[in-house]
Amino acid sequence: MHVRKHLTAAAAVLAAVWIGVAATSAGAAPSALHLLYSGLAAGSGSTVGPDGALYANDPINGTIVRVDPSTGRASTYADCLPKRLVPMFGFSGGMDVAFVGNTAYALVTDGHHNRVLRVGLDGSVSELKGFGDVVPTGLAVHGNTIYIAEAGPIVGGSEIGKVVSIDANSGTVADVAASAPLMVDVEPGRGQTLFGLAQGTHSVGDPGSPADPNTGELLRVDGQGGFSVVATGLDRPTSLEIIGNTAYVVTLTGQIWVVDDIAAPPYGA
Ligand SMILES: [Ca+2]
Repeated sequence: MHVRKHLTAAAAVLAAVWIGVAATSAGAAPSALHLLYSGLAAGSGSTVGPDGALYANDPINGTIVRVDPSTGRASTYADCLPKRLVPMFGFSGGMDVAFVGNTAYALVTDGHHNRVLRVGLDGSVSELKGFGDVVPTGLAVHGNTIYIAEAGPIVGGSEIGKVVSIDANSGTVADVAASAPLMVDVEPGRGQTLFGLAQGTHSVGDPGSPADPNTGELLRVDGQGGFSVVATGLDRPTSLEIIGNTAYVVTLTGQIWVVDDIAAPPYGA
C-alpha cells in the first residue's frame, strides 16, 4: 500500500533519481547485441533496483516488471500504475521508474513542457530546472551532478540531441556531449565513463513520434564534447541501464537488449 501510494503520487512528474551500480567484469571490445527479454507490451523507463535487478516500466499494461539481468527471468513487481492513453505515442506521458532506498517511484516525463521536476519523499513536487525547446527525455544523477539527455530541437527533419549536466547546488547547466539523433537517456558507467542512448533518425515531422526503426545507437561520451559509437541498429530504444560494464537497453516494442563490455580500462580516467 505504501508503495502504491507513492507510485500514484509520483506518476504525473519527472524526477531526478539515479541508482548506484555494481561492478562486474572488464573486457575489450563491446559484444554484439543480444536479447534478454521481450515480454513488455511497451518499454518506457527503467532502473536498477536495490537488489541489482532491472525494473522496466510497461506504460501500456501499467506495470513495472522485474527482470533478472543474467537470466532474463521476469516477474511483475507492481501493477497499479496509470496506463498510457495513447499507447504508441512515445514521449507524452512516457513513464520512468526509480528507487529511493527500497521504495519504487514511477515517473512521467512531461517532455513537451521542457522541465525537470523533483519529487520529494513526502510526495512534494518542485521544479528543478526549466528548459527551452530541447525536450529533456532521460536523466541520471551522479554525486551532485545531474545528467540530462535532450531530444533536442528539430533541425532539417531530425532532432539534434545532446547530453548536458546540471550542478545540483548551483543550477549551472553545461554541455557534455553533442550531437546525436533524438537522445532519450543517459547513464554513468564504470569509472568516469558516461553513455547516452539515441533513439535514431526521424523521418516523421512530429517531434512526439518515435524514431525510425533500427536507427538507434548506444553512444559513449568521448570527453571532448562528442560521442563515440558503441552499438548501432537498436530498434526505437527508450531507456538505458548500466550494471558493471554491461548495458541494458529497453525498447519501445518492449524488449530488453544487452551489450557487454561497453568500456575497457582505464574507464575514462
Ligand atoms: Ca535510465
